[in-house]
Amino acid sequence: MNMKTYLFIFLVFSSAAISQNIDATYKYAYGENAGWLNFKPSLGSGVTVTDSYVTGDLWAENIGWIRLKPASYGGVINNGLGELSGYAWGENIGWINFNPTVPGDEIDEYRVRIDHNGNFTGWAWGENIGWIHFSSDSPIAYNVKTSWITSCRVDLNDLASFSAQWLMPSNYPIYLESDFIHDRQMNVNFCDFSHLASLWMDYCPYAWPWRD
Ligand SMILES: [Ca+2]
Ligand SMILES: [Ca+2]
Repeated sequence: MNMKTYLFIFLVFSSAAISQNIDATYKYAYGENAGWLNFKPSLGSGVTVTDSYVTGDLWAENIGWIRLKPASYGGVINNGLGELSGYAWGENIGWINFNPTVPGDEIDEYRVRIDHNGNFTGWAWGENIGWIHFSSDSPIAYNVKTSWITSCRVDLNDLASFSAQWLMPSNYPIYLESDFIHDRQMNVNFCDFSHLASLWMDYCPYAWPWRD
């Protein structure tokens, strides 16, 4: 095999590896009126989760292809923390909302999310097909899993940001990201350090100010 052929094969296979990141086993969501939705179909481009969106096409046995990032409008957005929103487009069934508004759901419980192990959770809503569930334990266990993992973590970058604000007062109108615990002096001190330390190496704690 000459070098050119070898390089060609390498590029083809490496681009294929990059282009999809859904697990070969855990690839199904389920729609109450749509049946199984396959996020890693044997045909087509497959599905890829990136830091900013979900792209590609999934296949549903009863409703056909669903495009996650249509060219002209819509698209499923990832905020970088695995919290999804936006709309996919089904050729036969219209829009599917990945962060549906449900009365009384103040914490976006239904929203489709990717947890810190790459597992999808939550519900999407199709205007013409109703609910789609991304994981269940029974009567049949299924879920969708990706190898994409959020890069947001409480780590040395955060400690550096914190140190830069050490003992600085954050009295109004000055706002400091490191003033986690508003104690009497409203400054950045050991109380705040203790909070930082308690979350060390955690993934994206709620309202964490540093997203990298
Ligand atoms: Ca960080
Ligand atoms: Ca404080």
